Amino acid sequence: MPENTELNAEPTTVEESAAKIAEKVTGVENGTAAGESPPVASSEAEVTHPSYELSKFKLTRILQNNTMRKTIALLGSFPDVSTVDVAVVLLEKQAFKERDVQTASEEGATETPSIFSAALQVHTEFINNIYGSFRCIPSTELNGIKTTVVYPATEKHIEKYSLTQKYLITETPALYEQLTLPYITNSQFSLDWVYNILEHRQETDRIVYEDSDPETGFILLPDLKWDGKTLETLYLLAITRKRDIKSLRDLNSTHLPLLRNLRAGIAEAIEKRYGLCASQLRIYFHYQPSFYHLHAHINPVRGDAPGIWCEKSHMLDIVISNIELMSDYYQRVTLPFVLFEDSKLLDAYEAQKAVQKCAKIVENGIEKNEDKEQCNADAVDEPQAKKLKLAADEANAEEPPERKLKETPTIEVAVE
Ligand code: M7G
Repeated sequence: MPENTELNAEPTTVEESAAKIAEKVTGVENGTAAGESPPVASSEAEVTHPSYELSKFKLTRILQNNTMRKTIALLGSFPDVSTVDVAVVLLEKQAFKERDVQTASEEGATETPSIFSAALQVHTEFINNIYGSFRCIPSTELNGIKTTVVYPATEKHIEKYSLTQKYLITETPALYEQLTLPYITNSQFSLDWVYNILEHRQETDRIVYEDSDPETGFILLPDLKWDGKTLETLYLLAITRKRDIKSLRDLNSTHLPLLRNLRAGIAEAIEKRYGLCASQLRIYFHYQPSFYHLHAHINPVRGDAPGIWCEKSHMLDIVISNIELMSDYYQRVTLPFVLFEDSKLLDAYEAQKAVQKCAKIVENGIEKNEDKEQCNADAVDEPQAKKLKLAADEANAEEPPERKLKETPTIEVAVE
């Protein structure tokens, strides 16, 4: 197997991160080899300047505030760069690293910054008997906010990061051919960032492991979602070299060598680099993915990574086993997946009566404005009808008119 390369020369400051991401945006725009990329939903406006300063971000509205994950997704712009391009900025408070709470040994101070040091500012809120409540501010190195920027962002990016209603689709092979496949062929996120990685144009210094076999090879590197440092939240991506596998749906027995190589190579590389063994890893595919070039997600089983819900994740081991049992399993199986409100694919499914968007407004257990016809589950051909109580709409209905005029309300969620 080819040797690993160096990992994780993460930018150290937010401004450096911004510059790197901006560089990536420029690379993406310039780096497309003719005829390589499938049709994409392109950015609505041109990148007028390659760089932006995060500190000059101007907020338009909050797309999602996830109090559980401690992430907030923002829509806004960099007015000094462009008045037309919009940016999606995702801020995430970092998980604790176990080394951040190590305390000094008898020999002296800890080697890395620790929360429990002289730098800790402590504000006492109250002490009641044996119970104390404090607000503590550790040293600045321990206070970083992981920041992801998509700039310029498309409507699809805004949709992806917004908190909207979700609907479960039950996709039969026929519905895949008739609705999903035409949609993903004509409208999907650009894969240029994937080709930039495969062709060593971007993120080269982040590669953990590389297998260059054109049929069974892949590149393993930190996912955009990972800070590259906190082992507790390790999140890697294994991107296959083969470019003609859009998703799980395309997999068959001819891909078994690739899938087995993924399983073995990922486990070996992660054990070597991070000391986690195969049985500590969750390796899975998403269906539907956001990016239609086969890639596996990897995180520690003990971690609670975003996107591991049962309606979206398919474990690599199970995928291999299913294909071993039946070569064309993924061309014959009915697969569930989730679509967001306002998705054009959802509209297509709705037009075919293959999903029912049933929006009820319920107040104190009493349905308001009930549309019997719309909510009659018998009216749909497929069993995907999902009845939803739109608490958000209810909240919206109570909003004062000036707030309603502005934008969609900010909704705080406790769970994803
Ligand atoms: P997916 O299943 O297609 O989409 O996974 P979803 O999980 O976002 O729904 C794509 C994965 O690629 C996600 O986990 C992203 O965080 C990750 N990713 C996306 N981009 C644009 C990049 C990138 O530029 N670099 C890296 N390293 N990861 C990315």
